[in-house]
Amino acid sequence: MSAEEISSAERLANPILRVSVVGVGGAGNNLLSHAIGGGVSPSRCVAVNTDRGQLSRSLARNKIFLDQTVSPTAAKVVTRREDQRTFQSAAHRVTSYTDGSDFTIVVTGLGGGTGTESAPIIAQRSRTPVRPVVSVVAIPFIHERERRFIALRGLKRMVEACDCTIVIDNGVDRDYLSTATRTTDETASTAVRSLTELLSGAEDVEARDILEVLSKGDLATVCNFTLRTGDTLQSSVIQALRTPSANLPLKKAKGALLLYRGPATLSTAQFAQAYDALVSLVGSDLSFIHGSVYTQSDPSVCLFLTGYTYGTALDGFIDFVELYDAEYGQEEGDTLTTLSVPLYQMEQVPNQRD
Ligand SMILES: Nc1nc2c(ncn2[C@@H]2O[C@H](COP(=O)(O)OP(=O)(O)OP(=O)(O)O)[C@@H](O)[C@H]2O)c(=O)[nH]1
Ligand SMILES: [Mg+2]
Repeated sequence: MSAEEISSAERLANPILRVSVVGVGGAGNNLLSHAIGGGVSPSRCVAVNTDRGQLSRSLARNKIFLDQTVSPTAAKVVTRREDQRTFQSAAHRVTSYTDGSDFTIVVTGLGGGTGTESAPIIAQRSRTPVRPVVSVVAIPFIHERERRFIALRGLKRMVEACDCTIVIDNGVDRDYLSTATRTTDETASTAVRSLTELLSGAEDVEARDILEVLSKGDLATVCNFTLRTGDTLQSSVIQALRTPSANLPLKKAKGALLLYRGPATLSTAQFAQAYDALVSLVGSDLSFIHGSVYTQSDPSVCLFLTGYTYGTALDGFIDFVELYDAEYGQEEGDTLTTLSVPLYQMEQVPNQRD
């Protein structure tokens, strides 16, 4: 267990590592604004979109408009080549911002046009051996059935382009009927802020450790929990694990990144107890890094579970689609089979699944 105490406030004011955050498409712009509202500094943030209205509402300091002269939905096939050129040029414009950073976080929603097509290109162009890229991606709601399949393909490209992809599945939103709060927005925004805080406060060596834990596999999930009076760090970690951002099996996690935010100073022993709880629930040893950020706000924990392969996500997502059809009693059970099997096989690379 390697445990680095990363502290905190004055280092955040003068970050040792510079972190850029790029929000792509409608979801990406919204989630980025949410993260800025939650405390991420807007100065190293870049919003990218084909939608001028959404872009103008973004809180990011830097904005890149992608000009799609032909309606993207009306003539999709005809405009495809044109789109590709637009997205390539967007990626080029984004790197003029990310080139000055040590680390890039790309935030997007998969399943639509803009984010699914351009975010992987932006990630790939921003990533170099010394400049890692981690993405935070929202996967469509259960009722956006076809979009979930498109998202899966986008996810594959994202995984190839990034050092780690953190999956926020809108399908696990527990408050989806409430329009007032969207849990997944909160989760994604906390994930972006926590990563930014962990990395901005890290020394070069610690950043390498953080990256090593993140890149244990293709995918990661994130869990949050706000501590109540009497909660210990250990019990909070157990609570947080109940609401992961995507339906991936806990037992396949290989690494964990734990961030505590709040007014208390936690001891190494408390982090060690939290680690013990994690190991007993996961059932094997994990690579582990923890950090803490001093703030006057309510204490909370943010836990990233890493080390999942892309194949693990396929299982989780297909289950979800089938569950949806069973629940709503769709007549065309056969349609699902003919639709899902070829896609599934197409994405399934031998040995990649465990
Ligand atoms: N959590 C969350 N998910 C969102 C939000 N907006 C969109 N999504 C999800 O992200 C998916 C992609 O949607 P958009 O981001 O609007 O699509 P886009 O990338 O702008 O692509 P086009 O508009 O089709 O060019 C949707 O299917 C939604 O499930 C948001 O504000 N929060
Ligand atoms: Mg859009």
